[in-house]
Amino acid sequence: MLLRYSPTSPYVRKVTVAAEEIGLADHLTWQHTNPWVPESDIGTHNPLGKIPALVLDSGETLYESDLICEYLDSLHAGEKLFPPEGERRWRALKLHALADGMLDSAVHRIVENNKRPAELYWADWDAYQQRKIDRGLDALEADPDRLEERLTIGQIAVACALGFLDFRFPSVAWRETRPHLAAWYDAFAKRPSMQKTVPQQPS
Ligand SMILES: N[C@@H](CCC(=O)N[C@@H](CS)C(=O)NCC(=O)O)C(=O)O
Repeated sequence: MLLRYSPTSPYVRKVTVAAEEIGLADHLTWQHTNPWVPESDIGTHNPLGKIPALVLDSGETLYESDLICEYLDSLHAGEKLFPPEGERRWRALKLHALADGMLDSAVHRIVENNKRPAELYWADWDAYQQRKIDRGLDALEADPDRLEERLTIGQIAVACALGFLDFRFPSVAWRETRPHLAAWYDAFAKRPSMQKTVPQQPS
């Protein structure tokens, strides 16, 4: 299976951490892809023009990180990252949805701050996105028990979202008012899957 990836994408990191956790990372081959350049051919594998995209050995392509993670999870017989049924499933998917939404807002902020021409910067939109991130962080801080459950895709997604905030927005001091979340993340970030996938600034 070929993963079209970038080492700084938090959505790719989520897929990679999931693959590490379920023991499938060695089944992936990698193609570095910058989806933002007009000449990128990512559209041949994902009409939406985004990474991650997973090209299966059959030639079929899967895109959207949640779908890719669930597909990988279907390939192993161990404890599932996507609980198959019951309350645990909905809790995990809700956590995943919250973390992905926070990531989407963080990516909007990056577009606003780094990609849009400076004279078109829209401060209200930027602040609007940060408020979504802040509310997400507050929701996670208010419900630390959710994060203590057995490993699911929800926790992986939350950890990748927090890691992305640290990577791209170090001035957002989210730990200051969220000690439970900070303690949980600091412990989770020690997992080998997280250590192996720490994003690096491109040289
Ligand atoms: N919902 C998508 C988001 C993926 C995404 O936005 N990836 C970014 C890189 S971090 C991208 O490819 N952006 C290019 C674009 O939006 O055209 C997922 O979960 O896979």
